Amino acid sequence: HMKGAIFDLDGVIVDTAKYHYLAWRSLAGELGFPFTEQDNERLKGVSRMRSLDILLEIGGLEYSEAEKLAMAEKKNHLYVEYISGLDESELLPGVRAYLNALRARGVAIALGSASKNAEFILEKLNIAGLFDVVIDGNKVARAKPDPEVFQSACRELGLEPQDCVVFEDAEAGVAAGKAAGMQVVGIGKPEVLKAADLVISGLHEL
Ligand code: B16
Ligand code: MG
Repeated sequence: HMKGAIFDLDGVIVDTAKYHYLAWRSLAGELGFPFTEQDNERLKGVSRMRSLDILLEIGGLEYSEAEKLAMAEKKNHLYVEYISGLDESELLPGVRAYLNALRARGVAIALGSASKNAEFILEKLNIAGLFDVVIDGNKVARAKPDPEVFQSACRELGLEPQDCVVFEDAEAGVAAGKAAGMQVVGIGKPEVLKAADLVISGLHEL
């Protein structure tokens, strides 16, 4: 019996991956190497600094921590410029209807995202008011597959793990939800999200 629903952001609520891609590609271009959409798949659900490490590994480049912080800052600046244009029309199919249906059933709703821009994105999509709790990249120390983000969301909702269901599109996120002792609905392909309890293609299916 689900008392709380915890949603990942990118890939579940909105496709921000395409804007992350444009920003990372621009940084790679400045550094002098190509960065493909296939490469970008490796960054989904991964924290900003870990994403940069993967990008630099693809380019075969090494930099100091200070240089990397400056690069991450630059990428984020560009990314924020792209997502400043977000609006409700970019909500993935079925999102608003499902969130409203959960609220009508009395299910508490939380966000559990790695992004430090999560609050800004929820505002842009005009759905911030539908969330009882928001746990994002500013509030957790350990990235998925560590369960911290979902445990923290569950605790703030005042619920027990077994009462919460996680909605995730990334393998590491599904693993995090299972490690937290929660039921996990995978959004994507069953071949990839093997550890999920159920896999659907999007919230419009529910
Ligand atoms: P930011 P999620 C993740 O969002 C993205 O999937 C990932 O590509 C991104 O690097 C990460 O957020 C951090 O985002 O740079 O905005 O802090 O899927 O956990 O909602
Ligand atoms: Mg995601």
